[in-house]
Amino acid sequence: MSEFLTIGEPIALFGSEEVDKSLKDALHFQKFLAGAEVNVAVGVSRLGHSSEYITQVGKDPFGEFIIDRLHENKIGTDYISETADFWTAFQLKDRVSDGDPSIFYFRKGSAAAHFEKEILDKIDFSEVKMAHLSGIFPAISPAAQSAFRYLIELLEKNQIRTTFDPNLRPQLWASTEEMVETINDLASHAEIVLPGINEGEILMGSRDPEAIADFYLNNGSATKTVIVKLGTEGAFVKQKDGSSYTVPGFKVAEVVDTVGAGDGFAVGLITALIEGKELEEAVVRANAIGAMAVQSPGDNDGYPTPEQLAAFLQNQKVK
Ligand code: KDG
Repeated sequence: MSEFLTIGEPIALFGSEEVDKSLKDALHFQKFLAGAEVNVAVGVSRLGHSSEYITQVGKDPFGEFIIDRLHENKIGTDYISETADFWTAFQLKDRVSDGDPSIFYFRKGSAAAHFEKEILDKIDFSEVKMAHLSGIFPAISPAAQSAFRYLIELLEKNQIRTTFDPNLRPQLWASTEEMVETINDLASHAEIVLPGINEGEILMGSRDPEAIADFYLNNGSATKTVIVKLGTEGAFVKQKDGSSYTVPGFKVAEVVDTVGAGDGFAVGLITALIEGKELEEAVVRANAIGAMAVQSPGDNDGYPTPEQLAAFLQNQKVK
């Protein structure tokens, strides 16, 4: 069994190779494995930790592509079901010279949206040290949300440390009210909550990192730590005992694509905590992998091996 597990919807991503061309006009795309939670599994595995990914894919070329990429990345597939009744999701992403790219999903009614929670009863938690949850999977369908809540129960029962990234995707929810209420409820079950500063504004009406952290520390029975992601500025950390500090971010020479940076942040945090590092050092690694992620076109192809991470951190010290 693995040290790390996560649940999510994997997506075949077609990233445009043509800078500043609309999705309608772009003709050349490269295919990648994507999906916020699978990105985290890829990063955790690349840093040498065993990981397991829970989902359902369709019996179709995208499903096969995803399973192949998971095997290639040494990610466990024991809790992945396959269905012939629904398709695997895919998405298009444009390439922009500035800012965030636009994304178009083909995922409604996907195989993952029809996930059946019974498979969760098979999970062996004996060696699991951390689990990562995000607000995307519970948004894709009532079945996925019900499975997600059942997984939370199992994680609580097995006393597994859990990180939660709100990962707001308004287009997947019926209304903003439903999204905010559900995400804040789900966040209250996690030991570590990882909102982005822009998400704070939507979820609790403030861009003040301290106010965002206080909201989740007071809201959550299980929440002991809140880490507010500040983009290039780094991250603000606050803990239940009232201590707080900011960990500055790293400068990036060239931003190729911002998608995947938040998942990279989770990779750094989770792997460092699995390795028994102190929280502050874990957040430094989180910022580093977030910065490395934006320098390549796919969501997760910029995530480092242990050697690449060490070289990046060493290089930053020298500067
Ligand atoms: O965080 C990266 C994700 O946004 C991307 O991989 C696709 O899971 C995805 C989503 O729903 O946006």
